Amino acid sequence: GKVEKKLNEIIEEEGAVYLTLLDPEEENIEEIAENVKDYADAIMVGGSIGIVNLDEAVKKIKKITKLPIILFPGNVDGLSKYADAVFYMSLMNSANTYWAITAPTLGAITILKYNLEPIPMAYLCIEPAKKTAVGYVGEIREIPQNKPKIAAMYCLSAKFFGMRWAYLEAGSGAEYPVNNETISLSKKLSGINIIVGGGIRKPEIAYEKVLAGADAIVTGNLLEENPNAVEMMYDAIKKAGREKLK
Ligand code: 1GP
Repeated sequence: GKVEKKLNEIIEEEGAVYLTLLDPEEENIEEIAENVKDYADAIMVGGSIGIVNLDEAVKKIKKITKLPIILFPGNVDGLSKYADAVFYMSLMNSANTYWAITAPTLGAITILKYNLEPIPMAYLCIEPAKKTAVGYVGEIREIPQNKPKIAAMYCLSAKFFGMRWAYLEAGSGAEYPVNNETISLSKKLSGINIIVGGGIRKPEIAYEKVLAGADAIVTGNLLEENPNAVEMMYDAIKKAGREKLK
């Protein structure tokens, strides 16, 4: 796949990628896309609740930037033929098999028809995700932060299943992000690409997550709450990436 290859090349050369998550329902999505286009390595589009304007949103972003658009579907309705790729994800620690395997299976034919590049990813909801939208919608069995081995074990399982990415998710707007120990153990044990997101609001936090082993950092809320921080976020991620490569 073209998009995954590109991301892997950047990870290899720069140590980490910065993914910005845009909410398709956001009214000023064009403004946000304009603001992130020089700093993000790719744009993720998706959310857990109420996807109505997905096609329109993706088309609007496409007009502004050539960055790859990767869908981040909250359910089977999170697919658009105008995007480039899709995180083909299993919410492995859901209590409901729907979110772990049925939803992605129901979406598979659509992905094929839309000619979207699937990027296989384990989606793992870590404390405090239960207090966020994904925790409620995804009926999660929350992975505690003081049990990094559990998250790492899921990442290893993901690798054995053939998934090349694992997303350690604290939930959008989370009070605090996934801790460094969980990230480093997950990376060490699995060796697959580790994405970290949820509650990352400060460049210095992104910096330490990359040094801990994150290959990708995701920010969502920040793009609306503090648009000026996007450039600093990018710089911090790349600085940590370079240090990690040394
Ligand atoms: C949500 O991890 C992402 O899936 C982003 O979270 O909105 O807290 O940056 P934030």
